[in-house]
Amino acid sequence: MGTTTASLTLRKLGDITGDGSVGLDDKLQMNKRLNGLPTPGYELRHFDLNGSGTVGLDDKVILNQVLNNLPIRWSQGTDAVPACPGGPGQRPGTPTHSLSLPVRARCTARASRE
Ligand SMILES: [Ca+2]
Repeated sequence: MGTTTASLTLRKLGDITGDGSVGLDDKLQMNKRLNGLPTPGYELRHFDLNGSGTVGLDDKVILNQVLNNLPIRWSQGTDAVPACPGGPGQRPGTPTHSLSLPVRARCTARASRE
């Protein structure tokens, strides 16, 4: 019988940057990712905190829970992203001020591309 060794690096949940702690630098990277901005050096697995295979608001909620020392509440759903006002299933003219900043930014970015 032979033996082998393998090295394995584990990150704390929410430690996107891999510096060993969860802080505002991780939140900044998550916001950039959710807003479609470049996040060089980081891959999907760094942001996909719930292991759903995608990056969405569920992952940001988990990051916020970690940052606030709250118990992690795993979502039962997928990474549901709220629809943009005026988008499919939404009434035109729906106010955007009630949206979270990342969603508002995403909707604004989408509207400017259309
Ligand atoms: Ca996810």
